[in-house]
Amino acid sequence: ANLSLLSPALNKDEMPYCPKQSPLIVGPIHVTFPSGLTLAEVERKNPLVVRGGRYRPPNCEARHRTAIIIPHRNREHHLKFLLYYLHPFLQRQQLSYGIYIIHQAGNYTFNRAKLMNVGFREAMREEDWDCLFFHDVDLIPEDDRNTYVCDAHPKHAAIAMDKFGYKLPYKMYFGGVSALSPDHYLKMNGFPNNYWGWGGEDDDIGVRVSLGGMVISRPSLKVGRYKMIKHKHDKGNEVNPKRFNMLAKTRQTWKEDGMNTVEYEIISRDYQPLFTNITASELTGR
Ligand code: UD2
Ligand code: MN
Repeated sequence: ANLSLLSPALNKDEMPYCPKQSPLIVGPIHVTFPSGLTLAEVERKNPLVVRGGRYRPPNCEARHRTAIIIPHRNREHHLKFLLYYLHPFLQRQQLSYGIYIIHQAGNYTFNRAKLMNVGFREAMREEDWDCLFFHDVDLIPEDDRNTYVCDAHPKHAAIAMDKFGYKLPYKMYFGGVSALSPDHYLKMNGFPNNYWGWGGEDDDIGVRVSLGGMVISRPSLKVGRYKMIKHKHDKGNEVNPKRFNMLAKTRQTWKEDGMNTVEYEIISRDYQPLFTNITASELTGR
């Protein structure tokens, strides 16, 4: 007898696709920062998340497979809140997903964009993701209609942030949270490796989108809303004084600096219950 006819949910391969619109979406989310929150509590609230921070919907086959790439150093208190909101958010969207923390070791100047290149390669090595979300650790999405799937063009998802009065600060802005398919990422040669410290790299990435022959796609202002957890400038991520000079040259440099030239060493790969932690060396290979 064909048991799968009697009980389709038992047969993984014959699970129906999830509906195009998830019935679990709630819309606006009231974001607060509960004191005393622990990772253990986040774990308890997300029983279906498995080792490495992976999830797939239990009763339907996801239509999308999204990796979240988070550059990180010394922001554990922000990470805790992000995981608290992001896991249920992605589950309500019925995605198959994985969360990657890309950690920069040591005390050398922080390099957000290069960490993204590391994250892209390391995540794609593990699984054939069809979309990657490059995500600041301190940005909490405030509406789950902001779906974490890729568009036909690179998507800037953090269009409306509280810190900019829920408006886009300028037309080419590409900071905070962006979503690219592997194809998009390679077309623009990934992100630059040479922006050390704070600033400029997000604009460089925005320019690369158009140099790669693409345009920026965005969700609506109503839906692409984020709250940034308030913070000071980090030690080790001082403002990059070279950023304007570098930005003026992106057109000349993008093909020689990016995914095709990224060099790094992985120190550890650690499968935590709520995320995969990949620690890269100080990144100063040059
Ligand atoms: C803005 C952009 C951000 C980036 C940055 C310039 C927003 C909301 N975001 O962020 O996308 O372009 O300017 O580089 O406008 N980080 C660590 N540890 C550190 C330093 C940075 O984990 O010591 C990570 C973390 O994920 C953080 C991100 O890098 O969210 C960006 O750094 P930031 O939050 O200090 O910079 P911010 O808020 O001005
Ligand atoms: Mn920030």
